[in-house]
Amino acid sequence: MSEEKKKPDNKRTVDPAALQVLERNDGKIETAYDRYVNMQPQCNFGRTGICCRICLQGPCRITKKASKGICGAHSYTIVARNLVRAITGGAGAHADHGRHIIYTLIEMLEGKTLDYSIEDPDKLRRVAQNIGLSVEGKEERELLKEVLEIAVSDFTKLSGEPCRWLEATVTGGRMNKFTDCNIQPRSVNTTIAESMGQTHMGVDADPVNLVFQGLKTALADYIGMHIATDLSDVLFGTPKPVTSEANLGVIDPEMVNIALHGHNPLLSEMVVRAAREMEAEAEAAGAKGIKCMGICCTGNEVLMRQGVPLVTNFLSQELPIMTGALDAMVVDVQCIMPAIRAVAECYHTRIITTMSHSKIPGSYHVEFTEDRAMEKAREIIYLAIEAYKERLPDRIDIPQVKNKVTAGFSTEALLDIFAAVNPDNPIKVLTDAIDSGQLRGVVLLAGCNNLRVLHDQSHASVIKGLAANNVFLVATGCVAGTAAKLGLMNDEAVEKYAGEGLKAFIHMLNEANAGKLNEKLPLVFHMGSCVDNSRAYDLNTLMANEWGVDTPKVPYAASAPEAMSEKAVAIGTWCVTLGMPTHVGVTPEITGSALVDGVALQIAHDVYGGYFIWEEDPEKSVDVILAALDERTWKLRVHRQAKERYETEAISAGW
Ligand code: NFS
Ligand code: SF4
Repeated sequence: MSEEKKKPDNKRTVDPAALQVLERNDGKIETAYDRYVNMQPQCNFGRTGICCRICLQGPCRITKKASKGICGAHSYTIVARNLVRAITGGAGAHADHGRHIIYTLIEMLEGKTLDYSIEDPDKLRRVAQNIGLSVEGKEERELLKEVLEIAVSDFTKLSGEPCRWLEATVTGGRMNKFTDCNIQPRSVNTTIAESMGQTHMGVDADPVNLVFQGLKTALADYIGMHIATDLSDVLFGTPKPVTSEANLGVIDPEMVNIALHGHNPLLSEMVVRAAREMEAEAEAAGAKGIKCMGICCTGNEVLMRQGVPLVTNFLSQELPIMTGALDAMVVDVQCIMPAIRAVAECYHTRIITTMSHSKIPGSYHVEFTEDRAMEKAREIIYLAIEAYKERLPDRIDIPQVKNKVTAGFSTEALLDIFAAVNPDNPIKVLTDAIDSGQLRGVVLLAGCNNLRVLHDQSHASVIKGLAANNVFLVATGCVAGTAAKLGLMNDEAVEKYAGEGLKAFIHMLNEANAGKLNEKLPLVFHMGSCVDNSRAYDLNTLMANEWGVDTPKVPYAASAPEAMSEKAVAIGTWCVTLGMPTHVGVTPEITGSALVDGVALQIAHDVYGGYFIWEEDPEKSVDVILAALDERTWKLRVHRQAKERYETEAISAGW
């Protein structure tokens, strides 16, 4: 166990900007870093998943004396049920996000909101084609209507045919597997509801059956996320490379500073637009202008599409307020610590909640509705300008730490970059580099921050370790935030941290794209928010199809070194179900049942080809991820040689 883990102190971060704020504060204003210390020791029953609170006879905790719950539920039932409920919580949150975007598009079509429009008609056509619609001769609105009908059906249908968004985005091999194992979701909403019913007291006691329902729910999560990403692109544009800055140093003492925090681009895009229109009002209040900046996945969304700087990531979300120069923090849904309100009480900062189902007592609430989106966005900016006038100049202290970040790598953007090398078959640029041994594989870095590990340290070490070993890195969510803040998401990082193969690969892409890109390519390619893990998975499907294999053969792993939320559990689970080795740096709450743990680590591999890896030590994590990639590259080579030499598929059938 590392020193940091043995002695939790209240400055558990490697982000130099966060550290400056925490050191100056020294526990005076309570933050998550202090609460983590106060929370020790944490309960080991909950930690290992063997606490059941599903009925009012509980909590039942499995001990030597009480080896079953009062109803007789075994540890494996309790652990499996808790796991399925966590996946369901995550899927519920993502579905919420996707559904909201669907509503908005429907209202737009019905003429009920005039503030939104189809920003990216090409994406609309691509999505329509992908899900099997004919696009010939159809005008945009007609096509959008048809796309939305399928989206609504994938969210709600009760019949058993496959969801179109799943069928359209995974390999044929995966679809067969899901049918064989009976884990095809009927629809997003139905599956979430099923899981809540199946995990009610006294329903399913079979851990394997429960875990399979968990996998089904994770696929429902994937469908909801993919719809959210695709439709967000239609509404706001598909991200293209863009350069900006990240970390607390982006706060500008002379501007009205507004942090956008949460997840849904529906609100944040509008606030960014309104801010651009309202510079004069800010100037009238004595500021030089308005500066928007992002936190968490909203931050990723507006960074990807608008180049809005990222101020910080999940764990340090209270700290921008403590610079004394943040005028408003506007939040929508998910990963928002209620604590921001208490911190804001010590400053002039206004916390503005915006969603009817996501409020914090004592905050300003500007209820965001699609039909009055811009009006609400302007109202929010006015509140921020008012707050600016109440600043206390002697409390302002902004750490001068920020780094250049190049982001905006949607799958389309990546393929464009590869196309400069191979216009006929862009994805082959990546698969060839792996075939030749120049790259060792691809890793998707995903997920959150978690105080169980040192803030941002696991992320940074896994990134550096994999880059040095020539792994092509894509990132989403708060790990992308770490990379951006710590200067790992720009061209300088390539020179500093990439191994020779990765460096040569990125240089080759830079040369081929000379004159086309404004900035040189980064070490880690930012693919967006957590729902945009769907983009990262599309890359996996493209690689599998190029090699003519199913995804369990592709040297492409996922890693969530600092996973925290139920959403992360859901994403990790679909990564496994969709065939990826999936490293998690914070062991989830399932080790209380050797059986369920074994399913995640071993049985999943046998059945689905993907599997979990629990490893908390960042250095060892790099080694196990590399081993997982190497195993696949080696097998891929053997399988392909056998196929060519003996003209047989036989050896290629297993994982
Ligand atoms: Ni993902 Fe994004 Fe961050 Fe984790 Fe939360 S913001 S949706 S859940 S903490 S990466
Ligand atoms: Fe206890 Fe069973 Fe009720 Fe869970 S469902 S709290 S194990 S009695």
